[in-house]
Amino acid sequence: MTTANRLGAIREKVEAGARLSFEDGLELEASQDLFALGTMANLVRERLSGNFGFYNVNTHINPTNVCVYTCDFCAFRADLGEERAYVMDQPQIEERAKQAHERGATELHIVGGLHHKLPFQYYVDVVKWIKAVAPEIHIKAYTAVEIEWFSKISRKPIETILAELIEAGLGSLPGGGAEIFHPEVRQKICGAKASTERWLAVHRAAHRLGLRSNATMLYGHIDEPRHRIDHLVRLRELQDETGGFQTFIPLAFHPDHSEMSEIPKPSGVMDLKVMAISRLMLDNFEHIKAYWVMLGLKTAQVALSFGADDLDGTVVHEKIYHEAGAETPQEVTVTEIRRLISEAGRIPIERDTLYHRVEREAGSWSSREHLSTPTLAAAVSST
Ligand code: V47
Repeated sequence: MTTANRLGAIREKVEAGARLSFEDGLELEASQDLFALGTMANLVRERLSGNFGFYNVNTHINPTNVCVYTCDFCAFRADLGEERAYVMDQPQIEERAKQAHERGATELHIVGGLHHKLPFQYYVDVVKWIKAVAPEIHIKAYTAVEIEWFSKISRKPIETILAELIEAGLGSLPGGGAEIFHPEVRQKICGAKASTERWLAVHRAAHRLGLRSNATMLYGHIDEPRHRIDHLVRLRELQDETGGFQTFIPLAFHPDHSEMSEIPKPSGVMDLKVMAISRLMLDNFEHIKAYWVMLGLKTAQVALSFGADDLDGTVVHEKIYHEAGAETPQEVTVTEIRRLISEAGRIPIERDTLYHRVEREAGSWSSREHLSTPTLAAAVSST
């Protein structure tokens, strides 16, 4: 079969709603027909999210940058005792939560380093401190790598760690720490930290306890097409088992100030290709996020036509990518994010972390109906 015929066969599968194989994924990776990939991904996006483009209002807190691990891609981490090392204390965390509340944030996204000396109780307290001053804010906190670390330092099983955090007020898990699952790459870029099996085990345990979570993939460094497709297929398999993932976020590698600073940034074509292929392979994920902080606002907006249905948040105090050279602003206004979504031809909808529609009135907000595929389908047919 010629390349065009093979892509045609994949297109027929996509139109019929059939699952793409690992080999189909490689075929998509090999294709240089960006428009064909985008058209197929857009078809799937439209089927799942209709004419809507989502965003949320959130703030990031990175409680510490001190980390026992030295992942090659990370420009955020610091050693104990280094001048730029920090740990946020209770008043600082409370202040940040109050600010977020005053600005109308519905979510706090919390991730940080794996500090050599802080006990698990500190991380539980961070959640409690926030809940005490801003009880209605959803706490999306701690990557699977951090949960695994808490299990190690406290000698408690991951189920107990998660249960204690839920008791303190944890609402969901972010998708970080996944990087690239394939051992050939994982060994090289972050061999010391939680293995692929442990990352997946944490999300499986979280889903069993009723937590929803996200998943990511860090691309554009030493990864090859087969590594990326392997990554997506592993996520798809876990999602078949649990159904607990909400959103997939492809993360474009930012090389500056990292151990891999000689590697060029992923190109615009690669960003859009990975977005489209992610949408096509992850047929059981409802949402694909174009994380504007990493992609830049312009590429993120275009990605809304390449499979993404979500631009993430208005994001304040983001450190991980900005320390790795991201030139994006620290935050965008709601007006700007809505304009970007509208201009891309979608109806902007503010969502909360668990994809309920957010309604705002007289300075306060409330979560309304869940934006599931059936409610969206009904809304699409009435617009
Ligand atoms: O796991 C670290 C990545 C991740 C760099 O769940 C880098 O909604 C690029 O996962 N260049 C953490 N990437 C952030 C994350 C995330 C972001 C937005 C939304 C959600 C969500 C999750 O950031 C890390 C790692 O993969 N990362 N350093 C870098 N130099």
